[in-house]
Amino acid sequence: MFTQVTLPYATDALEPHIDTLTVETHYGKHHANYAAQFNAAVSKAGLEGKSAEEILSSLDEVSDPADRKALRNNGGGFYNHNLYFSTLSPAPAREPSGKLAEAVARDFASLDALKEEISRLAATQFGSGWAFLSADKSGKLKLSACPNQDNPLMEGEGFVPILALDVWEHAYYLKYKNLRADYIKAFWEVLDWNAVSSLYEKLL
Ligand code: MN3
Repeated sequence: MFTQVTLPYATDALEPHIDTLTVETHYGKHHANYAAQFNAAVSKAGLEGKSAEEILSSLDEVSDPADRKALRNNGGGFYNHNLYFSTLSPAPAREPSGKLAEAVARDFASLDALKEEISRLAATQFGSGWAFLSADKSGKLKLSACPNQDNPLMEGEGFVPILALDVWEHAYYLKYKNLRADYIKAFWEVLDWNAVSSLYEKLL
């Protein structure tokens, strides 16, 4: 049985960057629905006992196309939102620490350059989707964008997302309307690099 992460802050805690009604609706309705539908799909496909990571990185092994689609969309939605909500904070660390700080310095001109590239990927994702920072067991970093509820686990290259920027309209439309770029700027104000850094270290 997969359960949503417990929201580690009050629904109004991310104001003014992410508004209360958006958090209530996004976490309480959208994310909750993905979790419920994922559990139903896991049960139907007989995959109880596997982790979400195992399921999402081996969708090719699900023979029934309807089951595979339900697992991809709802499993992705469940997993991506767990990552999103658990890496936001009303009192975020503003920069990576430890091994992630070293990796960012190794691979990017600066933290701002990394943020600008993720922002660009998020802003230019056509329609609904996500931008991700991912890493593999060797510590290699990767930036990418995915449509719908897809994520890098599904690409089968060993990359696990550690930062997820939701650019579905439900993530920002109540406050920012059509101004996705303003929401992306606000996201960085509540993104907790401590949470992202510890996910990176756990992978290694
Ligand atoms: Mn969402």
